Amino acid sequence: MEIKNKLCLVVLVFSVLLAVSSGVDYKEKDPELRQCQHQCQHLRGADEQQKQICEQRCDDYIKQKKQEEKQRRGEGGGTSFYGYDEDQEQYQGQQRQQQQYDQNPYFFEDQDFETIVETDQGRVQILQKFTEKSDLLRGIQNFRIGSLITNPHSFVAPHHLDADCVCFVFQGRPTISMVRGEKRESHNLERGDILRVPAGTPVYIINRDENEKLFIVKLLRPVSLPDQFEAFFGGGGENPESIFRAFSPEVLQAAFKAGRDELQRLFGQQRQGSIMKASREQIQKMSHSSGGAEKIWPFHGDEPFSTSTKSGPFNLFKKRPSQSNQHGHLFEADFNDYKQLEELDIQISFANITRGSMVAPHFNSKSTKISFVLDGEGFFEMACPHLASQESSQRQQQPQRRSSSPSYQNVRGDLRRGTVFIVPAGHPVTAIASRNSNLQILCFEVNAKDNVKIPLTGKSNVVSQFEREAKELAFGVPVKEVDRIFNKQQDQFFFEGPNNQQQGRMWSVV
Ligand SMILES: [Cu+2]
Repeated sequence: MEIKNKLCLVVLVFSVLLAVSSGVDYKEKDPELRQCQHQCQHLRGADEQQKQICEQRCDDYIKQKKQEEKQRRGEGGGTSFYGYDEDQEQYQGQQRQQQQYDQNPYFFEDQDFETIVETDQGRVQILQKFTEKSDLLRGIQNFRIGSLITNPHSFVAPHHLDADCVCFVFQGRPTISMVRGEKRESHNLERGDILRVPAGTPVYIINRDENEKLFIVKLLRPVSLPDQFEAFFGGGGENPESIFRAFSPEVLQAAFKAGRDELQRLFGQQRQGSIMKASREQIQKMSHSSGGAEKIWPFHGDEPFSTSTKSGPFNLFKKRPSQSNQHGHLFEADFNDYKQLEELDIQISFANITRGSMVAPHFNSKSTKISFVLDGEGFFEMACPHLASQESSQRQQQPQRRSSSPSYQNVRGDLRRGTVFIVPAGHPVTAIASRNSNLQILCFEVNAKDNVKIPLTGKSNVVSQFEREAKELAFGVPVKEVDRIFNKQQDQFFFEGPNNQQQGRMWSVV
């Protein structure tokens, strides 16, 4: 009975793993299948037969999953957009997904995040160092990206980081309190707010929302070590460990002018971790509070009272979108909107791509984009000369060896909540939303000063600025033909996506 339960548990665990992972490959080499069967082999107390049953269940599950996927697509055979039959196409899709992860240095998924804090009230996750993934990302090696997710009515213990931090609030209603000099500044934030927390600033956070989780995306720039930062907790006892505990008792007694026992009582206690539950009364008292002794009574409600202060937040959604039509909206904030971004030389943008729509293929003249998918599904495609041949790394170090003209590899990644992709400066890129949901992407654009977004198709595309002779020479066809094609797409920046059939098939592999 116990063994049977264990068998069920193994299958269940892997069902969940498979349900959350994309790119199910039912072929022999499938890593999940291998892992599932490996677990079967190590079931304690199971005999050979039971292990075999367990392995068979793993196998059956993956086959069934494949069958369900086929049914969900609800179609028979036929030739796809790519000219393959369906099974071939699915196989290609699976191959592509595997490659996506193995060979795509610009794309990050769940497993690339490290959970650095986790309590029953929330967690902090940080993406691995960019240069750990690939040398091609060393242009952004001084940045890290991560997220904070906490429960309703929770409290993140006071701490400071040896990193500059820019927070973007996607969900929940945090109040972020910072101690600056002899004053405290508390900012009631809402969805769309951007707030910089300078390095070394003592800070604590509540989620004052009673029902909604808090979801903040953070861009960090460490100030001590180039790609590494640490949190220092000023409160707490043993968990989180207080910074005071590192000092010797004699030093603490002198520093506090207090007795050993009372210090032991304060710093010796076991706490519930750095993200904890707060009571309704505590949340109410900590909401709407302001710096120092200044009272904001009698204000009520949720208005962020401090948006006008120099160090207060900036709401990205309160600005007019810089691009907008029925296929999507682009909101952008640079240091003219929020002065605090100037020192970090970053711009923040938020693209909401309507379901079934796409972003114009475009490139950034100077910025490298660190993109965090906040919601929805879709994919991105990018042209990368660095990956185009196996010699790319050599070529990169010795550009003089590049004799012929470069070629470009299609770099692709399937996007869903929590995935991250990097678009280096100059690299043409597009993102496409699935037919099921809008795709919402937050971008931190590093090296932002004087950056220009250059659209390759649609209204105001770059070719439309060329002289007619340049167009003819560049494309080798009469200028009429160049113009005819480049003028067809009249929308600007956001377009209708690839046609339904084509997209449906593309989606079949997700
Ligand atoms: Cu590249």
